[in-house]
Amino acid sequence: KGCLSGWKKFGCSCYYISTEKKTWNESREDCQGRGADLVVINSLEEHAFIKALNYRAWIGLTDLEVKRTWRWVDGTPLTTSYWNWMEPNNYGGNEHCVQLYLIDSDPVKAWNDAPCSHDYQWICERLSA
Ligand code: 2F8
Ligand code: CA
Repeated sequence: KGCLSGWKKFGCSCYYISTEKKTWNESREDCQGRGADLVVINSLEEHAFIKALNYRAWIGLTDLEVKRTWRWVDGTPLTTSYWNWMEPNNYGGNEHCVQLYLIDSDPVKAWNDAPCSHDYQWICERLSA
């Protein structure tokens, strides 16, 4: 059916939601080991799908390379965003990785910048067969 067992299909992609919690870098390495990468969210439809998967999880967005310049792990710049109210705020001055974080009932807003070294669940994306 196009996706490995345990993965969920949406559009042309398959998505894996971890049960473990890891740092952003370790999460990304886990995805790469699965022939995937951290999820890149390209549309409101995909964003809505991702929102329904988890309450709080790393996604493939970071400004580790150029501070306050958000880039997806596939190298594309951020053109459409779904930040939570008041985010990204670089709270404590060390927030360079982005997580899905459903802190309110807004149907669209859902992203928070957080410290990359913190452990959270994560979501991988790979092309479906
Ligand atoms: O109030 C928003 C703020 O909430 C937390 O900090 C207190 C978040 N920290 C973590 O998720 C680690 C901030 O990123 C967030 O901006
Ligand atoms: Ca934040």
